[in-house]
Amino acid sequence: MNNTTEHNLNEAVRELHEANPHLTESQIQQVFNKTKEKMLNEPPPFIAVIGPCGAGKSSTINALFKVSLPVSHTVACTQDPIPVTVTDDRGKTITVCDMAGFFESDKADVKHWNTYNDILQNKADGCLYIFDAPNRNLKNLQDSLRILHEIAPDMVKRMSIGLSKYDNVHPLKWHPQANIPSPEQIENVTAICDNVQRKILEVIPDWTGHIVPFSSEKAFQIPHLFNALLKTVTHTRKWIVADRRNLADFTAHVDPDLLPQPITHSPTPEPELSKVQRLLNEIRTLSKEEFKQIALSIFKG
Ligand SMILES: Nc1nc2c(ncn2[C@@H]2O[C@H](COP(=O)(O)OP(=O)(O)OP(=O)(O)O)[C@@H](O)[C@H]2O)c(=O)[nH]1
Ligand SMILES: [Mg+2]
Repeated sequence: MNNTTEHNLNEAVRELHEANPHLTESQIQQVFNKTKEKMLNEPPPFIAVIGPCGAGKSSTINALFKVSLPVSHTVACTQDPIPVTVTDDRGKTITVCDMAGFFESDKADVKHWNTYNDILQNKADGCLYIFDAPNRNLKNLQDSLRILHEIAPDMVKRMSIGLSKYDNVHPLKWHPQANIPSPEQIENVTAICDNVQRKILEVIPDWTGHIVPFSSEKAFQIPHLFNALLKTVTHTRKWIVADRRNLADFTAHVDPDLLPQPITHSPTPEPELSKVQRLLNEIRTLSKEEFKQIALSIFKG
C-alpha cells in the first residue's frame, strides 16, 4: 500500500477510535478493512454533460476523451443519454454521459426532462453544463437553471459551465498557426464570462462553480475544462477522477515550428505496476477527512 494512503487511512481510523473509545480493536480493524475494500471497488465516476440543444455537448466529449460521438451540424442530434466509459492505458476508467439537449421542442422536452431527472438524481456524481459562448439568449440559460436546480440542487450548485465555441466568438479571428484566439476574442469572451456569471448568480445565488471558455474544434483550453469538470464531482468521489483523462491534444492544432521542443518529446514510459498498486496509487490523493467520512458511513451502515 502506498505510504500516504496507509498513513491517511491509519490516522483517520485512529481518530475515529479516539472519538469512539468504546469500539474494540477488532471493530476498528473491521472499519479499516471495509474502508479499504470499498475504495478499491468504487465504480467509475459518472459525469453528465448537459445543456441546450446544439450547444456542443457531444463535440466536447469527443474533444475531452478522443471518442467519436455523433455530431449534427443541422438538427437536434443526441436523443438518448449515451454513457461513454473511457479507459486509459493504465486501466483507469471514467464514465461521461452525453445527454440530449433540452429546449429542442415542446414534445421532445417532455422526454428529455424526464431523462435529466433520472440521470441527475440517480446516476451522476457531477455534471458539466455546456453553453455556447456566442449565444446571448441568457433567458434560456436562466430558465434551464431553475429546472435543473429543482431536479438536483446540490449538484447544480457546484456544477461548472463550459462556454463552448470560443472560436466562433466575434470577430472570428483565430490565430491559425498558434491556435489561439485573437486579442478581440479574448476581450469579448471575458465580457461574456462576466455576464454569464452574473446571470447564473441571479438564479442560484450560492452557485460555486467555474466558467471555462473553450473550443472543441480547436482543442483549446480542454485541460482547463477537464479541471472544471473535476470540481463538479462530489468531494468524496473526486479522488477517483483525478487522473483519468485522455485529452484531445491541443498541440496537434499548433504549427510545429511554434512548439517548444519538450512538448513534442514522448514522455518516459512509466514502470509497470501491479493491479493493486495501481488502484492504491489512484486513492493516494484522498484526504484524511475523506477517509474518515467513508469509514464513518460504513460503520453507520
Ligand atoms: N466552431 C465550433 N463549432 C462547434 C464547436 N463545438 C461544436 N460545434 C458545432 O456545433 C454543432 C452542434 O454540435 P454537437 O456537438 O452536435 O452539439 P450537441 O450539444 O451535442 O447537440 P444535441 O445533441 O443536438 O443537443 C455542430 O455543428 C458542431 O460542429 C466548437 O468548438 N467550435
Ligand atoms: Mg449531442
